[in-house]
Amino acid sequence: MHSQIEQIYQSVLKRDPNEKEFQQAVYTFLLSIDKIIDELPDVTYHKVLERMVEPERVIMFRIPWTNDEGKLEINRGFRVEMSSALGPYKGGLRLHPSVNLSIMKFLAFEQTFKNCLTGLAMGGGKGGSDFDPKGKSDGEVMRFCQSFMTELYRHIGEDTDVPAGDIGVGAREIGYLFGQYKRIENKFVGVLTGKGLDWGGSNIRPEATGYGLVYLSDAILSDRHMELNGSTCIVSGSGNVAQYTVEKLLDLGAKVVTLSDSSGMIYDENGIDREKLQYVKVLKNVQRGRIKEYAEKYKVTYIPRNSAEPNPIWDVKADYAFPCATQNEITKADAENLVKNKIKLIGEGANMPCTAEAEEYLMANGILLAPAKAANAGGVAVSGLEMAQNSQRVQWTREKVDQELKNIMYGIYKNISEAAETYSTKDNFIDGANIASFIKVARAMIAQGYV
Ligand code: NDP
Ligand code: 2IT
Repeated sequence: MHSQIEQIYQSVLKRDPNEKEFQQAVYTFLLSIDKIIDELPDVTYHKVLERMVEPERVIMFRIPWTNDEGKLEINRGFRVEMSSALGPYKGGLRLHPSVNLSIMKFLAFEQTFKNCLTGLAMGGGKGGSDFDPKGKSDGEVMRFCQSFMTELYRHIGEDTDVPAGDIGVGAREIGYLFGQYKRIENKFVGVLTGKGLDWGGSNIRPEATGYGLVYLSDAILSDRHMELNGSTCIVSGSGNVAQYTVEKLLDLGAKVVTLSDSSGMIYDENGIDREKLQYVKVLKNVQRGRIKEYAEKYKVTYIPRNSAEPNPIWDVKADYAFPCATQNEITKADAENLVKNKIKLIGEGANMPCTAEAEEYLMANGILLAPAKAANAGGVAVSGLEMAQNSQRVQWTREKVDQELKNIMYGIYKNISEAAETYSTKDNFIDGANIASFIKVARAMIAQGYV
């Protein structure tokens, strides 16, 4: 590492000593930027990197709400407004007990560069709460969302900051949040994306992250004379991203043999067909059940998760792997299993699913890695298209949005592979994604002066 880059990293370690996830996201990003920093003296002069690792604004607040027994509960809420260099802050809201400032900052940091890759005018942000939606009634979730928005509304707006879904935030939560925003502001505007189709949502937004992940992975494979058709795939998670990844993999003729949640995984040797996938959608999105119930219904293998051991899902024989659950779900030991099993491509549906050591090991062993910033950008891309439709007060057809999504994902592939070839090595899409997005955000920051 150049001493200047090393210094920036050391200053992050010193200022944010407890923010492990944020440190990790910055570290892997800086490794890429290190390769081009000599060619960009203005970046050094204008302290662009130093500014990038400090959010423009962080909002932290109390969320009081009453549970079904009438008792008061208090959670912590966050919104990290990381960068408005390219447009209004944009990024999802996560509801999960693990949520803390480090996780919010890592996600907002990644989001800034991901949003840049879509080519749409969006800055980067992320928010959420340590509220745990598991086991809560609809009424509890609604009261929580209303309290959350009662503080958040003053910080967001259709041209300021536009939140959306992430882990634990889907159609139900976006509905409650939107309703409360509208009630307080007396305005029906596109302040959130992922809205219902009847009230300002976009076609293909629920599908977009999973579909986009498969479009980008398919582009990488086709360029190398490989294909999804006839292949065997492993997918982790069983939420929004996992479900629509499986759907598009089926469309393209692949067989998917796994799904998981934080309690365990299922292995279905015969493949998850469309009927079984429909069962998963209802199980997870309506009944809010566990993936174990799939194993009971279809009489397939269920392996409970023991977090002290490597995750058995990454030791299933397959051609391609799609982590779609959460950060750091692939450790070095998991990466060794993936390499041992000759997995040829990893498409990152989740944000930062590989630890830094896992990523290094996978790259050193020649696995094609489609990094999250590029690979899961389809979700926020269609959020950007939802904003565009809201501004014009129109709703595009499924076909049109799907075609736009494909164009954006193929555009991302072209952009990151060209940057990889120019500044790094041909198949290093991590460097390609980091460098291509960094240059554009940096140029915008320099042009806009010291803000
Ligand atoms: P969902 O809440 O719909 O699903 C999350 C899935 O991941 C569930 O199966 C959940 O299991 C599992 N999971 C969550 N936390 C953990 C954990 N700590 N350990 C193991 N499994 C876990 O979320 P999404 O599908 O929307 O998000 C999945 C990933 O994709 C996240 O990394 C998110 O940031 C990323 N992403 C999402 C986008 C979107 O548009 N929704 C866009 C781009 C990226 P359980 O039910 O047991 O918690
Ligand atoms: O990580 C992500 O890109 C998302 N959760 C989607 C963000 C969005 O604004 O649609």
